[in-house]
Amino acid sequence: MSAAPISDFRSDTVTKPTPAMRRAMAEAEVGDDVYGEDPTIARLEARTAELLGFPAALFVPTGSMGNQIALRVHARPGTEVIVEARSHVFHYEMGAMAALSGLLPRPVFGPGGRMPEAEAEAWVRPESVYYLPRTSLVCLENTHNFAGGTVLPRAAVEEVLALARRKGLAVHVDGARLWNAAAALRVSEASLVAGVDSVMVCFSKGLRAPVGSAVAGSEAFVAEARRARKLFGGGMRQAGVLAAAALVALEDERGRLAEDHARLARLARELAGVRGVSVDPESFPTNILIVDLDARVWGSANDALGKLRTRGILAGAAGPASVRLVTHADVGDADVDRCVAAFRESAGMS
Ligand code: TLP
Repeated sequence: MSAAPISDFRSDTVTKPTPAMRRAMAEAEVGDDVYGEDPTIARLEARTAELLGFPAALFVPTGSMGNQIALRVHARPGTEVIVEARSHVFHYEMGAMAALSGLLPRPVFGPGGRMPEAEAEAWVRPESVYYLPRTSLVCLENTHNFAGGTVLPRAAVEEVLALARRKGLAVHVDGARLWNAAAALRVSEASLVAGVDSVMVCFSKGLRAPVGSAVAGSEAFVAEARRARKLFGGGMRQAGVLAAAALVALEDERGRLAEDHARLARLARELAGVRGVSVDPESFPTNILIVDLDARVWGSANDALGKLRTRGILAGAAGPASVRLVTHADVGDADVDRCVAAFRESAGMS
């Protein structure tokens, strides 16, 4: 008996590497990257820097390490980092900025993951009072994961850059899914991050590589980032086998992201008609959907995930009464249909 099919909407990190990636991995030229001798990593770093419009980039094992390296390089211990209240760097990196670099997150809530410009002056600490902590950095997230894959358009980045220049702050972009933002807005990735001090991107989310992220910035930033990577235990050796997959990801997969976005838009529209589900289909422009659930129909988010799981749908919790669904290359139209049917059945509609 064959197992019941499973449609996995938990994250775009669950994809399997493509045959082209596996081939490139098998054939990759490698060397010891701690000695700077891995030619495939060097190619990936050069290509990433080029796509992002920066002088240099550094390959790192994970997005979390990339973010933490950037924060460490930009900010002195005891200073504050302004983050959006639902951001990954604040909620899902285990307090690493405090634990590893002595930094204090200053969370500010922004609609759709945007920084609230109107209150901007209030969240930067004044120099006039000597015993306040200093603000060192603003961290943006584009797309913003737990705001629902929302996109920060160039204007929103400009607002923060203007403030940062006025106040002498650095700006880091958590661009784990910058590729999705660029695809949704039909602009280049470089145009979204021009002028910021550093950006982290992931190859292992919508782009299907098995491992890997990068941080990009100036030559001086990347030289310091290389030191911080070693400090955090991220110096890798013949990791060209991983960089090879990431290079394929950059060339083959960015053009495909619009399909994930179109599937998610259909999922959002169809789920909007399900009992006890509250979702505004216009609010989810990329591949991440967050639906709020009426507890009277669904119970808790965990109850809802259990009901969906018994119908072959895997999703994740995004709060006590909301679930997150993510589209990616390994879910197709039939998975979307199955997901809608599972929601309807779970809500007692059919
Ligand atoms: N996000 C994962 C989980 O950690 C939540 C996911 O499934 O979405 N920045 C952003 C915006 C991210 O979404 C993630 C991963 C990271 C950083 C961290 O990347 P990794 O997992 O490579 O450390």
